[in-house]
Amino acid sequence: MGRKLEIFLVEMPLLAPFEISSGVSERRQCVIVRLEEDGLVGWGEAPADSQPFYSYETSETAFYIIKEFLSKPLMEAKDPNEFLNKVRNVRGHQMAKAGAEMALWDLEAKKASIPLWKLLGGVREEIESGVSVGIQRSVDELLRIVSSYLDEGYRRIKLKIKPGWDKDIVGAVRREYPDIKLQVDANAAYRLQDWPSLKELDKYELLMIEQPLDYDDLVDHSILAKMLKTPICLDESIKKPEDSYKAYRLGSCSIINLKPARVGGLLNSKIIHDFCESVGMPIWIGGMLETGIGRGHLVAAATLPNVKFPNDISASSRYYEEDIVDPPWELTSRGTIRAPGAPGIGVEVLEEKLRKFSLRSWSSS
Ligand code: OSB
Ligand code: MG
Repeated sequence: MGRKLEIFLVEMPLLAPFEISSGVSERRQCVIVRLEEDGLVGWGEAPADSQPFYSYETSETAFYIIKEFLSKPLMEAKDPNEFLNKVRNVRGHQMAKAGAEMALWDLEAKKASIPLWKLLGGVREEIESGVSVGIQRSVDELLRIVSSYLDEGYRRIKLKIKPGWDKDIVGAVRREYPDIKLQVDANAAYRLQDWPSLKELDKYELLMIEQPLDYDDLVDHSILAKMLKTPICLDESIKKPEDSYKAYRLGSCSIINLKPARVGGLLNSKIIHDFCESVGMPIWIGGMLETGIGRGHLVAAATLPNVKFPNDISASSRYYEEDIVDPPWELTSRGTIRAPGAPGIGVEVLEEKLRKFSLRSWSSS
């Protein structure tokens, strides 16, 4: 077949530091996967950060796992399904697997000369864009930022919360904007015994509360779900298709934030999507501050039919001064992002810029 594989450990400056309950990111690291075959190039992204604060994976572990354990299967697999079968014995490391698997999807779509979202089974030509707002230094600062995102046209605001930065800030934003779609994300910052603080959020008409309890938990979430009016959405706890099944059976959540990178790629994303659709559990697509490459895969996933809420897929300009794709991802006047008509992820990768932001690379030959 004659494939060539190249991986890049990339670091890009964020426009502003992004703080969540588990830590701050000032510069974003990830691993970019470039898979070439017969003059076509498929691109993937493993959006693990430099610090293991969201999951145990880091950009360095993703680079190592891809190089040592995923590169050979990736060179040989005819499609994403065969790739996942070949790497079944690599435990976990879902983001590393996703970065590799997504490159295969992009390549497959480009070989067929169709947009990736169509190959995936997407049903809509534009996707709803929301924005995730990090923890700020003050309530005034937060209100200023929320106001500027609303002016840009984002259709939903997600506020990051943690103990001490929750009911007051949610109340302040809700008072200023009684009618916007609003939700919160705790990134696992609470324990079940903190439920009274979470209960206070019930009065703010939130679309959902995301991952309030521990990053691996399903049982306590199922108990909390019965105590709150606000629907629970799980992020960190759903790492593979089996987790969505368990969460559904236990009643741990009624919505899933599906991040293709967190669950090992687009094939597992489809499996989770289809399962959730079959049991009537809505999903939406979350992000990990991806570059324009990973963003292309997120946009494709967000065209699937059971995506029922605005996504954490914002324009390139919300994250980076300069993105590494052309055109950059932009918001329409309707607060949406258009699913591209070009083959694969639908944007061109600016390889010069990619190399400029690259700390290290490795290639198969
Ligand atoms: O919990 O959804 C999260 C970013 C990095 C790590 C975890 C999360 C996030 C976001 C940002 O909320 C989503 C995005 O805009 O990419
Ligand atoms: Mg989250």
